[in-house]
Amino acid sequence: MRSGVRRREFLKMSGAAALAGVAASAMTGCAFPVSAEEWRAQARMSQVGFLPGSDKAATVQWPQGSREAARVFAVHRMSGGKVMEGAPTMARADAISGDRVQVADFSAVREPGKYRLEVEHGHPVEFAVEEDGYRHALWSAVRGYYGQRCGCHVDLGGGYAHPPCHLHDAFDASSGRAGKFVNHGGWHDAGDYGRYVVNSGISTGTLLWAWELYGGVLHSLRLQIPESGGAVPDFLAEVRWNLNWMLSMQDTDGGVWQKLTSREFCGFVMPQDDPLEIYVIGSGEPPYKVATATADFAAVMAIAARVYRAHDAKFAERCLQAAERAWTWAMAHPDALFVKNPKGVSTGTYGDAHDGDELNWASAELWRTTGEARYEEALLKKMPGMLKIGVPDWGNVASMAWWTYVLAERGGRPRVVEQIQQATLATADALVARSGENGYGQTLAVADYVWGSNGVAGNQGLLLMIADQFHRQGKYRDAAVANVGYLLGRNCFGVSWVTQVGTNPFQHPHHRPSVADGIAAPWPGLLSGGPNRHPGDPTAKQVPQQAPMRMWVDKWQAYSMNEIAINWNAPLVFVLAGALA
Ligand code: 9MR
Ligand code: 9MR
Ligand code: ZN
Repeated sequence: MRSGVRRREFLKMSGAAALAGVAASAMTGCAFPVSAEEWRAQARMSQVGFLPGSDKAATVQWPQGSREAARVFAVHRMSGGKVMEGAPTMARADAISGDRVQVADFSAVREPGKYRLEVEHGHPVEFAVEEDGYRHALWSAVRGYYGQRCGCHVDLGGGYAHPPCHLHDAFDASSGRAGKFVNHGGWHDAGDYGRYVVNSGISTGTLLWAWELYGGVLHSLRLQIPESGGAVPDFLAEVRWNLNWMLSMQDTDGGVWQKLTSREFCGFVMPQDDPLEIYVIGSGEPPYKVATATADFAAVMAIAARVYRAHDAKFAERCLQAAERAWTWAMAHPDALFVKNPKGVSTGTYGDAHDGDELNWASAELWRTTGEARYEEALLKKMPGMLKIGVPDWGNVASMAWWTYVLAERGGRPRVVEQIQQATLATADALVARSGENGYGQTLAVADYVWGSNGVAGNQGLLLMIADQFHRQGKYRDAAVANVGYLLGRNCFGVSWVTQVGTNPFQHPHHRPSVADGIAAPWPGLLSGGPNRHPGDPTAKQVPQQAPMRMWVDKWQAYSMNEIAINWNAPLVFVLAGALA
């Protein structure tokens, strides 16, 4: 068997490499003996395989201190037979990971099937090329939202279940109201049980955008949720669950409160065992509701009005009216900000001193839905002379406003459309260039390694997918898909950052149900926040200062590195759906 011979050759060579390694470490005075096994390279790649037509690459990662390099790699069919041989790129130091890396590109392998990559001096890795390759990951990531549902019985199967939770709610004084509040569910934000309108806004908006662009892929998802089999497609039924909660957060005057949480975070208990009272929390001073939350709400409800029209017309109409009232309120209260928590409250802030981007997003989505001139005027009045397009996140939705203006079926003003497209392509080109420079083929710069860096990788992927809408060139889509590959295994840890997805998924999210349920494996389909250098988290602080990609640890206590959140899953869903479309 030819491949068997190759394997033995590789092993012999890595034995020699190991000796060289011991010699090298003796010379540098750093006395760690390395076994032949440890001294071999790892090939890091997507653990959910590849689509036939997309780029395929692995990063050959050498152990710290190694001077080795592989001269050749080969791809074999699992059923036997070499399908290609190639030379990896020159070994070099990768600043983002601190690793000595090479890249093995096997994009030429296009035929669906099961394969094995063998890199000289490296551990062999198996992978698949499949038309439907990312479907399970997509299914899992969407179903992750069902697992986050609050206020109802949840059962994902496999023991991942809980009875209705958080049923006793009231108005906090900071909301300007008093008395009981009726809980309408929603999704738990993250590893905590809070529900925050700002973060719900970008998450739900991103999911609905995925539907508008890639509905063909999402329509057929069978999610095994309580609504399955009903009149509305599963994906839209899941999103409607959160929209209904968002609707409940709107006051009679049109304004929307910031959040629905306990006053402080509860312990690591199951949601039904959370002993704390839940409160509607506002800014603590008139008008109590918040412009960022209200404008995000308006944007999302305007999208919902478009999306649900064909499936649930009554609901769509309700969303549109809610959006219009929210827009009117937000435009009238641009100074109603939520920058820090009111006294006595210490749950997540999602504080934001700038609401111009949220107001623009609301205007743009309402214009796209209704075609009314007042919305377009409000938006274009705010258009800067030099438009820069950035990567969206919960605190900055400016790009969403501009993109929806271009994506609108009714057609915007040609000069404005052109300018937005050019600015988007400029940002996308810079990201593509970076993915070519980074050792693991992803688009993150040093400065992108913030709390939720995996969400940044996802949203950079989203930006690239939007660029692909504007200018269909393989490179934008390939770079977006490469970011998903980074999240699903092609990283310095060789870990899939989505629970229960891939061959080596991470195990210990900062996620209360995963810790409290007594089941070893975490709840499925959830994306870790990922590497960053947040100073405040005691567990994260124990990770020694290293290259940005290495600043992560799989410990549930490390909330700044390993929490999960609905706004990080959303761009993952978006890019996976886009990749499959
Ligand atoms: O669990 C909380 C998490 O969702 C938040 O992101 C984080 C920061 O706001 O705070 C929580 O984490 C706390 C943890 O549960 C217990 N130790 C203190 C942490 C910070 O307040
Ligand atoms: O995602 C948020 C991140 O951008 C902030 O830096 C961080 C600290 O304010 O908070 C993150 O959001 C958390 C929220 O406040 C509470 N629920 C968990 C969220 C994810 O960690
Ligand atoms: Zn709950």
